[in-house]
Amino acid sequence: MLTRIDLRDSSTPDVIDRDLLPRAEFDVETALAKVRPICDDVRHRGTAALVEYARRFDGATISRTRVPAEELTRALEGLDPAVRAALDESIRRARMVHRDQRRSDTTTRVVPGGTVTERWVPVERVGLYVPGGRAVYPSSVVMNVVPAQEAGVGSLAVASPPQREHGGLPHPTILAACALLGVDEVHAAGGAQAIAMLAHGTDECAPVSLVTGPGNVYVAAAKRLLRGIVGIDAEAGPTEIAVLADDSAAPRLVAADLISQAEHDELAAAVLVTPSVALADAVDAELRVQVTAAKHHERIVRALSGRQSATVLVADLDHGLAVTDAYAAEHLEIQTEHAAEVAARVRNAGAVFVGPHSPVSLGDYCAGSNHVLPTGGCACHSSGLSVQSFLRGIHVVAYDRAALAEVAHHVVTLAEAEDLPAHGTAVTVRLEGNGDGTGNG
Ligand code: HSO
Ligand code: ZN
Repeated sequence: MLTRIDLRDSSTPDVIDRDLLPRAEFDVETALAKVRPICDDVRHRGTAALVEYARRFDGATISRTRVPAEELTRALEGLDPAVRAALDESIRRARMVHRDQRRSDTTTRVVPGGTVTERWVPVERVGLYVPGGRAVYPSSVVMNVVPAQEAGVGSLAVASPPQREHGGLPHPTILAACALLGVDEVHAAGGAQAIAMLAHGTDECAPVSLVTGPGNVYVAAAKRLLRGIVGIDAEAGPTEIAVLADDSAAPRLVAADLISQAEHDELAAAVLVTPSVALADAVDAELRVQVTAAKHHERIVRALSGRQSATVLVADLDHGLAVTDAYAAEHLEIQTEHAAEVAARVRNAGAVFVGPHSPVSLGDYCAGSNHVLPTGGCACHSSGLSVQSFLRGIHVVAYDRAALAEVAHHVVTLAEAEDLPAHGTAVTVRLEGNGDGTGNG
C-alpha cells in the first residue's frame, strides 16, 4: 500500500537529501493570482463584496457577515450533549496546558541604575479563521481560541464560511463551539475573502492585527498576500503524520494512526520510518485490512498511495532520527523501545507523541496540546500555536544618568564606526552641564 523508499545503504546516513523524502505539493504561488483581485475587492467594497462572494463561492445568500448573538445561543442549545461534554473536556485540558505557557515579565539589571525589562503584551485584536466545507472542525476553534484567550487577547473575531444549508450561517457546530468558549463575534465569511475582511476590516468587522487558523490553498495564498498588513501564524498545508517505529511496535496501532491522519484529505501524508522490514510488511498488511473497513476509504487510499506517503527503510534508529529530523513532520509518533529516550533526541517536529498510548488523534482533540502545527517541513523553524503566538515581547529600557555616563564612550565609538555621529551626540548632549540637556550648570 505504501511506496517503499530504501535508504538503508545510504553512504552518508547523517546527511539526508530531502528530495528523497515524500512530500505533498501545495502550490500557494499559483493561487496568489486568483486571490489578489478578491482581496482588493474586499478592501474597496467591504461587506458588499463579501455578500457577493458568499453567493458565488458558497452558494449562500447573506445580507451581512456578523452572526447575531441569538444564533450562537441557539446553536449551543442544539448541540448534542455528548459533543458538548467532549468539547468541554477538550477546552479544560487545553486551558491547563496553555495557561502554563503564560510568560511573566523579566527585568534584567544590566548595571546599577540601568535595566531592561521584557514586557509581554497580548495582541489587541485577533482574527481566527475556521474552515467550513468538508472539514468542519469545532476542535480547531478550541485550538485557536484557547491560546488567544489565555494570552489575554482582548478582542477576538472568528470567520467561517456561510453554509447554504444553514441559511447562510457558519456550520452550527462551529457556532456552538464559539458560544462554549465565550466568543461573541463570529462572521459568515470564508476563503481568501474572509482573510481580507479580517486584515482590512469592513463596516461590520474591525481590522485585526493577527490572523490565525488553517484553511485551503486560497486561504494560505491570502495570508501570504496580506502578511505585512496583518501578522499571520503559518500557512497550514495538508496534515502529516510520521511514525518512527522498530520491531517492538504493534503494526495494528501504527496502521491505525497512519490511517487516522490520511482520513483528513487525499493530500494528507502518512510516512512510516523504520529499520525493520518485518514491521514494514506487517503494517502494509494491516493497512490493507483496516483501510477496507474505514468509512472514508477512498480518500484514505488516495492519501496513502499518493507521492506524499511512503515507508522509509533506514539502517537503524539513529538513521531513522536523522530522516525524521530532515522530514520535520507536523506530527511525529515514536513507537520504539525506550520511546521517551528516543523522543528526547528529536530536533524537528511540530509535536511528538511518545509510546503506544499517545496517538496523534489524542492530540487532535483531548491531550491538552495544540493541534495547529507547522506542516510542509516548517517544523524545522516554527512552532505550533501557543500562548506565545499571541504575545509580543516589548523591551523597556530605563537607564539613569550615571548608568548612561558609564557606557557613553562605547556608544559614541560604535556610532562613529557606523558613521552615524548624531547617534553619539544624542548621548553626549545629556551628559554636558547639569545633565538636563540645557548645557547649563
Ligand atoms: N490533525 C489535524 C487536526 C484535526 N484533527 C482536527 C481532527 N480534527 C491537524 O493537526
Ligand atoms: Zn487529525
